[in-house]
Amino acid sequence: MTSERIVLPNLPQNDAPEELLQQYGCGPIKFNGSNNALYERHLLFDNALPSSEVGNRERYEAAARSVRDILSQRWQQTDQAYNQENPKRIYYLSMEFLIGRSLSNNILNLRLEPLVGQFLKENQLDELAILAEEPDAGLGNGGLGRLAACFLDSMAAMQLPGMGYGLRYEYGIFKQTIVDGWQQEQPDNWLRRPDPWEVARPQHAVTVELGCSFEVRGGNLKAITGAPSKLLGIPYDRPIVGYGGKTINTLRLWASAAPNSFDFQEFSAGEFVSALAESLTAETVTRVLYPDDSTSMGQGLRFVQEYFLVACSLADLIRRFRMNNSDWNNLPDKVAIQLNDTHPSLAVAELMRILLDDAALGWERAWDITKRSLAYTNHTLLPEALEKWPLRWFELMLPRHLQIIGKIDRLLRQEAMVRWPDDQGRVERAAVIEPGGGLVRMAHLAIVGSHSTNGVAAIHSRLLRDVTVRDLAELYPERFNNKTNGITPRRWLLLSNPDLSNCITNAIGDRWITKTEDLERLKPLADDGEFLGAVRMAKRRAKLRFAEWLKSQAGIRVDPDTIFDSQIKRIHEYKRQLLNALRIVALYNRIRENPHIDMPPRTFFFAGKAAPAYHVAKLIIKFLNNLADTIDGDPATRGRLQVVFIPEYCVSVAERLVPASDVSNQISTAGYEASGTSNMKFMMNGALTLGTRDGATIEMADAAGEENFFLFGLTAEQVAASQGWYSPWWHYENEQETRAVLDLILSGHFSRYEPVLADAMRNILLTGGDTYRHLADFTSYMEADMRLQSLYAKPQDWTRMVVRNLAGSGRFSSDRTISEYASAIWNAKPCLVP
Ligand code: 26W
Repeated sequence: MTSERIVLPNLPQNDAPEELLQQYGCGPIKFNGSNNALYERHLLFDNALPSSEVGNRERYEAAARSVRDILSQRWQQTDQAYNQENPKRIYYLSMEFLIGRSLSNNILNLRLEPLVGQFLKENQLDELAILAEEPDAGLGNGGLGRLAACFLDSMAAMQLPGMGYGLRYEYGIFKQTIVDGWQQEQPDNWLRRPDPWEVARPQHAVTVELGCSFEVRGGNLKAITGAPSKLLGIPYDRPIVGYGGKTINTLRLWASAAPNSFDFQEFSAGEFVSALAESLTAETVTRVLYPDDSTSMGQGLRFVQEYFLVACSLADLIRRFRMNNSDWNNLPDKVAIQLNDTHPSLAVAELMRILLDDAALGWERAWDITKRSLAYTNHTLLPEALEKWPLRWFELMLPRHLQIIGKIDRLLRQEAMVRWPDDQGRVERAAVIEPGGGLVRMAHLAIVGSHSTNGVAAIHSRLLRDVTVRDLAELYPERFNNKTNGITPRRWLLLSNPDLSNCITNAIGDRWITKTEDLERLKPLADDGEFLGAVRMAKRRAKLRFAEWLKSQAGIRVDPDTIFDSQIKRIHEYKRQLLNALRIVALYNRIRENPHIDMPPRTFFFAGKAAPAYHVAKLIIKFLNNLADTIDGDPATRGRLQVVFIPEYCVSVAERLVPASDVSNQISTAGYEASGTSNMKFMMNGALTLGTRDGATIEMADAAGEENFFLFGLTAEQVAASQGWYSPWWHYENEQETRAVLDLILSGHFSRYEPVLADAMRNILLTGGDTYRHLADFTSYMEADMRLQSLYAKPQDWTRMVVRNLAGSGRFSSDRTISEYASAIWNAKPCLVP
């Protein structure tokens, strides 16, 4: 594997607006200001509304459509360039793309802000109100889906011929409301209004064949055996604008539908209603995103969704390959398919089916081509998240794939037997089909059927190789590698934090936008008083802006003169929101016991969703809300401690809270968080990290210098080594503050009306054995917190540390990650669009 870096193009930074439009092939078209101008035409004609009835939603649609008009020429040129040059293409297959909003991001990446700014001013329009009309495209649960979206941004910015394939869910991640402290879920009907970014391409619809038919009963899919059926996949394309607008790639999302062919016979036979019912069943497949993060629920509909994504995407990319290439042997030289977790790992069997049955290749040839075309990324080690699908479902729906997987499993066992002739246990551990259980291990299928398996941070890749799939890693050591995650600095710094961005650009110029390694040049400025003042001012502005927004949105008042201390991510026991709660209770106790104690005032922010079926996670949300209420109502801590649970965490909320935060909590039990990516967002936005040695946080501390991080807690090795003997009771009995905190919680102080809550806390933290080691890490968390508090009392020193973090954060750009994937896994090069 080589590791040559791809160099991003230098972009002309200051084109005049008219020249920009020319560059996008728009000729004499204007954005506004004439009879023919884009915006005015859209506003006037698209909704056929009199101007008196035009509101911000219509203005948003007109603005988005205008921006799409501007980029559409360039979008087509990108496609043409790829067709002409026939470069190796990258296909990123993912069940999730957590995109968020697109209008402001596309304006930024097209560098249209001067033009749009001028337009807004001339027309006296409220920019924020218009932008707020765009719903978040919430087609993902959390880190894995957001990573996919950042990767698309980086591929386009780096002019790589990459494309995303996903599903066009009608309902994205549920909307969260908090009622009496409890999470309630509402459907996210984000397509209720037409989405201006998507373009339907019915001419490229794909037919998917299944071995059975389906009925929807009680919300679940019921298979009807012996009646093969077909589904239609209709592609909807979304533009992915690379920074500078040179390359505009495509995210292709598939919507399921019934093939119209079979309706007709039934219509004429008088079965009008049942024919339509059938099409409703077909449309069910892409109706809703599964809201489970880290647990495989093993639902039949999910299995069909996964196959549907794989079948549509492979058919589509093979069609494209065949347009320019006649020799199947060239597939791995022209196509790199990256599997985002095991969710699309049926691609191994599907590509084999295509090569064996459609291309009529022999097994050896087909197997070699398949392995060289596919690569797999693992995103979690949690056993409950590793997908295993029943053989029975393959028999029913995908009998041909079952044959193929059966043969893959037999050949793998033979190989393992040669390697470990005396160890049947190892052979069974390595196998694809689980012994006895009748289950297919999808991670094993992805590993044997591809040439690369990577984890998403150094520690995670190591644990994956040495522990989780050790046997396969010993069989195929050359396949295993690490690609530490990253985030796009365009959305997560330039767009979301204009004050800090300006401050950086004023100091070192704007090359950092595409070359984040430039941020290292900030390091000497850690001793420049003027620069420190500017950074402090930028943080203050972001906090004021956030406080303003929170007041207007949720009616919650927070004080920007307090430390903003945040933990925002999915609610999960291993992420340990409860450890954070223990810390807050300890601080609360300290103030109540000693009202004159010297402690900087703080605001603690939580945000995150719980999987609707994850009972404990929902109890944690309730507990956090009770904590907030109790502390709010206690005069002893008023003005000194405040806890806020922000409902409906999503990309847009993160874009606001991250820039405003002073402290980032990354406190998972070591060994459990594969990488984390919000940790990187906070670091790039000038927050200091309180964290465990887990995931990418380890590498972040390394990059900034450990002395600039507040690390605490057990290492992954210590957590594993204590498996046999760990007991939370020891901490309860021997640590005074630990006991005081638990006693207060268990007394019902925070759950007077819900005794079940105190019971649940006792069970999670004590009687249930404290699986995630909250109590083991509590004391060292408090120590780290004390160090942080005393640093905050010295603003100059605090900001100096912030700058050292910023200077070390460049490595965590997704441009760096993508350049590593491109050179070491994909062997793909940029393809310039003339
Ligand atoms: C099948 C149910 C299911 C759904 C999603 C199981 C597992 C998942 C994901 C793998 C969970 C996920 O988002 N993992 C996160 O991936 C991020 C991007 O690599 C990492 O930064 C996070 O640490 C990891 O938890």
